[in-house]
Amino acid sequence: MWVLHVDLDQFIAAVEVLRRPELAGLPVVVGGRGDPTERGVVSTASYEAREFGVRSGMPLRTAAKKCPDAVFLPVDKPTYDAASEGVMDALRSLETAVEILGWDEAFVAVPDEVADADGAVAFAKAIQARVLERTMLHCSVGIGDNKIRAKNATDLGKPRGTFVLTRDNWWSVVGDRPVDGVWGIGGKMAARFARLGITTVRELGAADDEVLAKEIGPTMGPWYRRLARGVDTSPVDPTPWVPRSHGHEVTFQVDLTDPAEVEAEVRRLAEQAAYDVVEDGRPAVRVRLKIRYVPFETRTRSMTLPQPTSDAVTIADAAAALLERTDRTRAVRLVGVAAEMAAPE
Ligand code: TTP
Ligand code: MG
Repeated sequence: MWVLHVDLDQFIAAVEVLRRPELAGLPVVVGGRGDPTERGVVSTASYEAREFGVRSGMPLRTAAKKCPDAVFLPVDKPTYDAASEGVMDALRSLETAVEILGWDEAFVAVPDEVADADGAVAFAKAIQARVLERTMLHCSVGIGDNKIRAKNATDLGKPRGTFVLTRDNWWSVVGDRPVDGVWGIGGKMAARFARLGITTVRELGAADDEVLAKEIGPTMGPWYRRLARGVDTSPVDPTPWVPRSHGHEVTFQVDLTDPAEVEAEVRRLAEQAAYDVVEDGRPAVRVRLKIRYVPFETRTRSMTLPQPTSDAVTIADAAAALLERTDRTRAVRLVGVAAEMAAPE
């Protein structure tokens, strides 16, 4: 069984360069309103800008310090949504199962008649050609003997390439990486594993499931070990993707120091989220609050609603209650509120 993972190269920067061809080859940074003297974070940087150390999630001001000559552009989500649709349509045109993972990435099932790695590589190249022909965008393709290995392979093929990762080369390619060097394991988990004396992917793969179950959790412990071994039997699932939550956030150009003002913003965002929930037609079951203090310290709080609801006041009250569980004395630079909905049946 072969699975592909397709991921667009420098996705939104590439979309911007398409409509401004004169920017090709230049450091381009997309984020916020495109003004690096304002607050906001980098959504993505072109590879040329990444050479200077610019990364997604970094404040725009930091990006401007690292790469003063970069071209800064505002985020234009509708254009990227349309580009993403075009990419997914191109993938679906190959008439094989496509599981959308995000804006610019998807798993693609390889037809059964493809028996060996050479055949899978040929199919991957056909996908790259199809995406390029239909959208003028380049992508990289990870090729694996399951979804986890395909996903981990993609970055090794970047840019515009392919990489094959199977049980045969898994350990030699990823074994010596730190545990957060594989998909699905983040820095916080890595710190927890480090306390158990586990620092590399190979060590996690060889860890004792019972110890992991006890220290990390009966489900999550063994799950992380499977991620480290690259073991996965789940098929490419073409069921259309359904949003799990609706959220809004805002970065303030000037820090908010008045707690009443912070609460007013939280309520306003909660009402926007509630509006989206009503549009979606499924009630909210949980509310999440995100708050970022000055200089750049992020906290999250969440709660399950007493009963599922689409009522804006109830959702706003819940968000305000979550705010009560935060430090109200500190200056705030960002707040976000999201409403999570019940899973579709
Ligand atoms: P990625 O696929 O992580 O990044 P990329 O496509 O820009 O670059 P790469 O070639 O390494 O794949 O994310 C896809 C898009 O998602 C990215 O272009 C912009 C958006 N994004 C954000 O808006 N914020 C983020 O923090 C990240 C990581 C991505
Ligand atoms: Mg990408």
